[in-house]
Amino acid sequence: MPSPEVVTVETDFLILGGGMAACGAAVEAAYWAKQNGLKVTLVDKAAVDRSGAVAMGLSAINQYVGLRDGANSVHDYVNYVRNDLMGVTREDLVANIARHVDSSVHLFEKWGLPIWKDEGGKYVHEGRWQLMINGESYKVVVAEAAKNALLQSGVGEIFERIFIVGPLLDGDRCAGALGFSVRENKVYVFKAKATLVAMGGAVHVFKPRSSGEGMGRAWYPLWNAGSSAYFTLKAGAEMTCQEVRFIPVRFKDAYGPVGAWFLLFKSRATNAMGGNYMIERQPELEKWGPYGRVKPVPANLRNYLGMLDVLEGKGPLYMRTEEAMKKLADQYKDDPKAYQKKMKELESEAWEDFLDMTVSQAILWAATNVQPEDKSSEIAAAEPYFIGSHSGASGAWVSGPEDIQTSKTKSDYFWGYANMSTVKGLFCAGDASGASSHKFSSGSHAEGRIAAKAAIKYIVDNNNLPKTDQAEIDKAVAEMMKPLDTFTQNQNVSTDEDLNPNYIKPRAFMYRMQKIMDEYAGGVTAQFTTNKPMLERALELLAFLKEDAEKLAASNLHELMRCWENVHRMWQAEAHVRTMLFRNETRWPGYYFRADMPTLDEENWHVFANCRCDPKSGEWQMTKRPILHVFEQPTA
Ligand code: SFD
Ligand code: AMP
Repeated sequence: MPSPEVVTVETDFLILGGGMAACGAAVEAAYWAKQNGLKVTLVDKAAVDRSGAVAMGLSAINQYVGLRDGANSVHDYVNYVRNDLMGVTREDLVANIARHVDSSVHLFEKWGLPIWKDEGGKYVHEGRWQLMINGESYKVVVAEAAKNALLQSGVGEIFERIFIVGPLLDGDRCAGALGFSVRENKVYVFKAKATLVAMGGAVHVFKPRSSGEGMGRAWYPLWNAGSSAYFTLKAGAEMTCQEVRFIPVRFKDAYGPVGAWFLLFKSRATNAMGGNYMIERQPELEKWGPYGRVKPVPANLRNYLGMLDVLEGKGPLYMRTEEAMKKLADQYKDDPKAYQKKMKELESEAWEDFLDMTVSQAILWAATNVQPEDKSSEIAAAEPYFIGSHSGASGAWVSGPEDIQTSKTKSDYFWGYANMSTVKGLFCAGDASGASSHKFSSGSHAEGRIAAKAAIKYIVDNNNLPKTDQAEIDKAVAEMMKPLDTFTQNQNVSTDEDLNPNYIKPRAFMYRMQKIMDEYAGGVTAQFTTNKPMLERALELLAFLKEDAEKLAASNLHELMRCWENVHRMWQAEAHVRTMLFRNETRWPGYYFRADMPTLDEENWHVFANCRCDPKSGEWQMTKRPILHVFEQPTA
């Protein structure tokens, strides 16, 4: 391939990603940028209309606090999140999102998203915090508003199908980003005064349950490949909760979410013998300190109780869909017509739940003759995901807002600008920011807005383009494009372009990484269990993998993206292993179990486990940070 054209873009505020957080950031940034005469540039690896986790749509908005109805308070939400994460959460960050999230939801509705309403015109709740939506076009609606805000105001520009590889740095300040087009032979150098990382979480770091042709299906989108974690780590940002992976229990083999079944349909899950593990295994909860006693039972503990049944040979586990639907319709049992009507309604809701959000689950039902009103469906704990916006917590360690801090929290949790990482001018939101779980789609949008407003303030206060060194940029560009050269130089050494003594293709590289993680770092094969020697072995093998990353080869631009996606995943993997090794206890059974440290240790480990990789030396530092309260402890 000839040398790529190098395109340099200078901007004020650079938004990396085009998902929920990035779209929220775009809307907010457009408003403040216009007032301050600033330029905003958004860059997505895909097309904003259907990129990221919400690409296929969603069937619920999982964070809505309902402040205008007085239904709940911000404090209630903070209690919920703190309990669900076994005590490990940044209350200031969660509260900041909780006080703003409703306004994002009201905007979605104004922009055209259909939210279910009852006969009295009130939102239909799936659970206490969740709203039901007709969400097939959720992302298109949110993207349209973001695009309008940037393009119609004249302050913004959008680049699609540009894959961001890594940061540009000016000492301890972020100076922008480097990327390449996945469609044209062009390299992009974005120079910016402030940068927002909103490139989602990480999927396929671990070997998935699905294999072969099914590997293109996962619960979270496979195109979220750890770019946020890589970018922030490479910039030298402190990271938090890198051990707090998320294991979702999902409808088996097509990963259909379970929330609507548990909360809206009020279904039970049972083992194959009909036993309800949530009841039969209740005594197990006593072992997990105060967190075993809270309601709802934390997601990882719910997982754990089911896993114990599976380990005892009582699987498969089933979602009792037929029982739940009959129970809901039973209130009409004296009127056969009304009963039938209710059943039809429930049937269509059951199918819509998946058609809105996980189409392949509906296809699997159809392909295997499942009628949910007649037959239960298998559920299973999926492979681990890194997603700071759902029930995991991994991401960058960011500053909270000033006005929520107390005299005790301020020095630890506030450093000038909300959602700024420990690197100057580098902001994070959505899956990219850590210790603020349960923000989901709506809270990620709200957090993007919070981060964008703070970033514009940072630019107003630091209105100069950071310095960049052209020689460094040239070096980074060459490194970025190297897999194409490696392929060209070696492709004739063997007859099969995928097998070559001088290079490794990204797919083979990914399989190798996934095997290491699966077997040693507590994946599905290891039944989510690991220990110190296993984690040390994982680090040893990851070090060899890192060496071989130098030999990644790409036959075209699309494969070049695959190469970098897997390098990004590898860094997420290393941060994860190092942090599980650092935390000498088991805090989240059901996410992972340290068999050599099998209990909770509140005395020593009621802390955040943070890590940082020095960008110059490549040395990793592990640090404990205190868990401080901005609200009182829960009474639950
Ligand atoms: O049922 C680069 N989520 C749910 N949230 C809800 O509110 N309700 C639900 O019903 C939810 N469920 C659910 C959810 C997700 C999925 C996949 C399913 C079901 C099947 C979670 C939310 O979707 C999630 O919390 C948010 O979307 C997170 O927002 P954000 O902005 O952090 O991530 P994103 O939206 O995925 O966007 C990422 C963007 O980054 C781009 N990108 N761009 C350039 N260069 C690179 N190197 C890049 N790498 C990534 C992406 O293209 C994208 O634009 S349920 O299961 O709970
Ligand atoms: P899920 O479909 O599993 O992603 O869940 C969607 C939402 O419902 C999230 O807010 C979950 O935390 C919540 N949720 C799912 N299952 C349960 C449950 N059994 N009890 C309480 N909340 C749940």
